[in-house]
Amino acid sequence: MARILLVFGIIGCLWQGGYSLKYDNHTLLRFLLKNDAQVEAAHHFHDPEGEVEVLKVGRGVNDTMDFLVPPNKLSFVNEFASSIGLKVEAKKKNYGRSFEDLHDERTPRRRYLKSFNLYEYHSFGQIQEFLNLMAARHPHLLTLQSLGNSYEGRVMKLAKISLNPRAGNPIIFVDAGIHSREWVAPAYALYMIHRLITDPAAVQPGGELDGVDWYILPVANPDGYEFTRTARSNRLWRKTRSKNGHCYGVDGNRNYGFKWAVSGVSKNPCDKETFAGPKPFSEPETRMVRNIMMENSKLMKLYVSLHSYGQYLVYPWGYTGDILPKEWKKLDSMARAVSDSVKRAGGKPFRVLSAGKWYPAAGGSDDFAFGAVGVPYSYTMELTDGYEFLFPETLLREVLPQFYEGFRTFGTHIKKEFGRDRLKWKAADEEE
Ligand code: 0X9
Ligand code: ZN
Repeated sequence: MARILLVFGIIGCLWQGGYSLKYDNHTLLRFLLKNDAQVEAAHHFHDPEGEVEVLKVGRGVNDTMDFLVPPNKLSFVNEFASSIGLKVEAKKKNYGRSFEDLHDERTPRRRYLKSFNLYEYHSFGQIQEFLNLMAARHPHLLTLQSLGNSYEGRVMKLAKISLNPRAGNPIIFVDAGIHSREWVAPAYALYMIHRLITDPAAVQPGGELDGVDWYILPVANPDGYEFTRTARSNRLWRKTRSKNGHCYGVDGNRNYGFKWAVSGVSKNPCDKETFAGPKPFSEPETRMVRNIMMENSKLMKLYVSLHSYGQYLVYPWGYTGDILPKEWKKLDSMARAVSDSVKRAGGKPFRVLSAGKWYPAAGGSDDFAFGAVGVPYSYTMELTDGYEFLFPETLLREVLPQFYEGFRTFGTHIKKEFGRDRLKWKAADEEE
């Protein structure tokens, strides 16, 4: 019997084109939130079997909420929506197959690094090779610090970019890709590393590197990242790859030790999305990010965690929507300035608000940096709007330079408030 089932299984797979994908037959359903009551009610959506994945939580009126729904749950979700008078859009049917529309992004295109196209997605190995090459070519600007090994043994390296590491400049720390399926985040981090060290304007007086040091960790969850590239069925994997009982992975952005697990987490290791881990900092990957923050706590003035999607720029607190830090106006206004710069460069503006007012979720790196380490400016940046997690490579050329304009504004603000020349800036401001 088992043999017959196996044969039928193989035939089934071949019939579908050689393999089956995990999200085959899934539909991406989008709720269009029209009033506060719907926003509130939509937040309470719950699938008891845990088969429906919430891809994006709706922030408020006129925002959307995205669900990935298997065929057996379509009527359940539609009925829920109509019970609260919600309009539903079926964005993509057969979601699994849509991974292939964007050409085969998971397969490395070349064996050796002849040239590295910043507007393509790359394997972790290629990324490491690229970083090594850049460090060898630009040793006066870029140094790589090995941080340690990921759960599966991948060496994680921090890119430190500085004109003068001994000057005691304020540090901007950016990490990307703690959620492995959010590929656009590492892609932007690499673009930023490359641009900071090759754009002649960056080293000029008043440029991005004048008076500020940039620390960038482009792939904060390398095991998960490789899993989304190589396991055909798991392009949408979000967590790390540690083993917890018979299930895999912890949500790195629920694993930080500040107000750990007080809201928006799952305690179930088999939960595909938001398992907070068996204890705070159970993951080597989050411990490495924590160490970077702690070791540089005096000089670190800005932390940005890059994610996707939705074009949000959110600040603490993330663990609650009930209170804001007393400094929230400063956090808010820097974020709005960044968003304006991206908009001026032709990009979409960001929705700016506290993370907890969007939806409360504890154990995030942004809250830890702000609340435990004392980094005065801390954000989570959700890059891109449209295409959900499958942002096409063909659009990277357009959006990455737009995001960079936002980061130039971050740099200018940090320099003004914390740089050695801040008195000069202050005098100039007062003269205006
Ligand atoms: O839920 C998250 O971890 C982030 N969104 S994502 O869609 N990329 O998963 C938002 C995190 C915001 N910060 C906190 N809640 N602390
Ligand atoms: Zn994320």
